[in-house]
Amino acid sequence: MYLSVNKVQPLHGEVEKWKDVIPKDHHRKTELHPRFVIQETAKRMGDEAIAVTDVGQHQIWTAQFFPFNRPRSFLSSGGLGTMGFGLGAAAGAKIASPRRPVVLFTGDGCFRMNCAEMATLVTYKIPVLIIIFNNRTLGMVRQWQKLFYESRYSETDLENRPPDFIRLAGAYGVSAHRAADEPAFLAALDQSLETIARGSPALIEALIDIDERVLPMVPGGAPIDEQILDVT
Ligand SMILES: Cc1ncc(C[n+]2csc(CCOP(=O)(O)OP(=O)(O)O)c2C)c(N)n1
Repeated sequence: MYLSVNKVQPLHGEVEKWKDVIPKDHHRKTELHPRFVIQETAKRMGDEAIAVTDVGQHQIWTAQFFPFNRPRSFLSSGGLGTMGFGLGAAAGAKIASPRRPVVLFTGDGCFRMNCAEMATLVTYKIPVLIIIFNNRTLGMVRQWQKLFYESRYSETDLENRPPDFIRLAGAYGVSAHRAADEPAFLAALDQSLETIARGSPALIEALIDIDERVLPMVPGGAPIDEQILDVT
């Protein structure tokens, strides 16, 4: 359905009202929040950056927090989203648009599915920045298990499971840093952007809280105006 022009302004007004309803601080205070990671990365990479994602919470955080000031800047596997899409897509974006900086935001689950493509980045000298949000879980599924299945976690826990992403990146010859708080992330970002400027890929593992959530969300089967805005 297309909105006629005279309906656009009222719709914008309605959206502004929704923003007042959503609690401004509904993201919990943690050592390193995905919003900080995404916004700082966007600031440093600039408006020309292309942001690529895999599938899961990190995908929605990117959609929410990356500013996207230019068209054709968001490359994501929506709809029937496929884990493992991201790294190959990021490499393709960089080859297609060599003058634009490319960042992949991925999850520790998705990255496990295509991490061997780091060999492609190194072999063909494709300078992509990879940021793994490591929450030690399949976060999107855990969030559903927590909210709708009384925290009965099944097959989503990746705690204490290999690989060590920093050592894995090192094995492929990709420069890698781990960050658990904001100063460490900013230092890792500086170093990684220098690496990329020299024409090589770089990776940052951002350690985030296992129970960080994506909000607002619409429960399965509910209409779009029945959104969960906050959970305690
Ligand atoms: C190939 C494939 N298997 C399963 C799914 C279902 N699925 C969607 S998101 C997700 C979890 C992703 O976990 P992670 O990569 O750690 O990202 P997070 O949600 O924690 O950001 C799963 C299992 C899928 N989309 N694709």
